[in-house]
Amino acid sequence: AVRFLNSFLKINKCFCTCTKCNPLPYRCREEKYDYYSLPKTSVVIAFYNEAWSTLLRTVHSVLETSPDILLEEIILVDDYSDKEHLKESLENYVAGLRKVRLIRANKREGLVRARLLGASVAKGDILTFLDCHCECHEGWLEPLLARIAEEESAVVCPVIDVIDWNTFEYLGNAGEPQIGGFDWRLVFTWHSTPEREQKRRKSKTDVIRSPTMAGGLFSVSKKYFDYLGSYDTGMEVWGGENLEFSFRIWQCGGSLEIHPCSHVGHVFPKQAPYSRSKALANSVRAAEVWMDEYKELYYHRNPHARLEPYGDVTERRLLREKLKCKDFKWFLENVYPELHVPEDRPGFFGMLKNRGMANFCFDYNPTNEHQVTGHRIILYPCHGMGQNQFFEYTSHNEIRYNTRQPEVCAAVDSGTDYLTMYLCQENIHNIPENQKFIFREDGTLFHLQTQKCVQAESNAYDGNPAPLLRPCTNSDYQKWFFKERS
Ligand code: LR7
Ligand code: MN
Repeated sequence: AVRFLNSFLKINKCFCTCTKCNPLPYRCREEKYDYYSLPKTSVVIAFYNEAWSTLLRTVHSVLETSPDILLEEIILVDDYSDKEHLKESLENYVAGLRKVRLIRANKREGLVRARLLGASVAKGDILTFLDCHCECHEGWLEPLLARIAEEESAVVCPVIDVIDWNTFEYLGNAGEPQIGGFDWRLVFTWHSTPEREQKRRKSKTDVIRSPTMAGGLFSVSKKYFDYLGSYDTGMEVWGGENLEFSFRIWQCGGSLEIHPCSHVGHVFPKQAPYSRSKALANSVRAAEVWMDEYKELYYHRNPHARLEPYGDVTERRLLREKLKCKDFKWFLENVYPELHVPEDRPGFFGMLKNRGMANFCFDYNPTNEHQVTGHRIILYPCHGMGQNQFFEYTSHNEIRYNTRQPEVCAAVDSGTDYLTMYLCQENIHNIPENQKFIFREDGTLFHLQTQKCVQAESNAYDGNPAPLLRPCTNSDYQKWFFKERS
């Protein structure tokens, strides 16, 4: 096993020559650090049923790439794994390593409480959290620590590089580092850095402010982490804690940043070794504590989230008061102005149902996550789950599909009768004529440019019913209404 491991670790030794896996901007390598003045870090790695090779690859890469003087210790937290190789064999292996400690939860805690267990015994001034299937790239640690030494309330993430899930090759990350966002389902998203942020930065090696973090890889001053209320210990297993922490950092006076000179690879597996069904309740906790009235936008797009038991959040709300944190509106306007805030006017969002074809709803299901535009809207039995059947009719006469990003709007290509989705226009003065529909009192959806009405037809294409443009009649198949829930 160790031999295997060493061959894994060699992979990124091509640091300076291999273009594919050399993610550092040239200037980062010129940067000099005064090691004696930097704070030390404890690296906390929580794991549950992780494979031997990936877990040890993480540990060894931290040991190999961190300047000894900056690394206080590595704390491995076993979150009550049941795999045999993580028992005695792991203990014996770790006993032979310097600076590495293994602690175990005595019941399954989930990643939040497992990380906190590690943090509670940490001796370093800085906490650095890593997932248990990472490889730190040469020079990853210094920029993180230097930034926190300069600004204690900065929470700093490395750029996350891709490690191939099949070959375990360190692939790197082509192009400029991306920053984190979210959509109104509270799903984490990646974005390119907006121009306003590029302008704010003076150099390519300056940190990039990011509205949110992916969650697993970051450094934070231990003191500041405690001040901010560490984590919401009511969150179970996986999910939601990354957005909760991101909102909290910004709203309570800190800043969340990505350091372009720090790179850490991460394996994105096809499937997790555990169920992630607690993510919904975790997201609801985040929404209930931090999002104020904007939580409604989330609930509209996930009607079942409203019914999810999420436990008690009284203490987290008190924390928010105690720290005098800013509201979510401030966060949206100042930290994430790129995010479109839906209007969700009463009666104009939810399932878009037809009167003639009972229980059929507008449905948009782009099969390819990366190509969300250019597909047609179909009609599908209404499921009441929001998501693909959530539409909003805006005061600018658009039919918007805005559960995910980028947001797309219904349009009619010239010479066709179908409704095809294209990117929505952010500037309301530039909305293309073929994206404008009048939702009239009588329930008709009138397409201005063609002067036709949207009609439900049962065999429109591929055997699917779909909404098509037809000359206006008084038929019930041309009457539509929105319904929030089933
Ligand atoms: O019950 C659990 N107990 C644990 O200790 C469940 C998980 N874990 C451990 C697990 O072994 C791993 O070390 O927690 C860590 C994160 O779990 P993953 O690797 O299964 O999560 P992920 O990489 O799919 O998910 C991302 O989002 C999560 C939301 O809860 C966490 O914040 C993860 O840390 C986060 N990972 C990253 O940010 C790496 C980059 C991924 C991206 C984008
Ligand atoms: Mn992970």
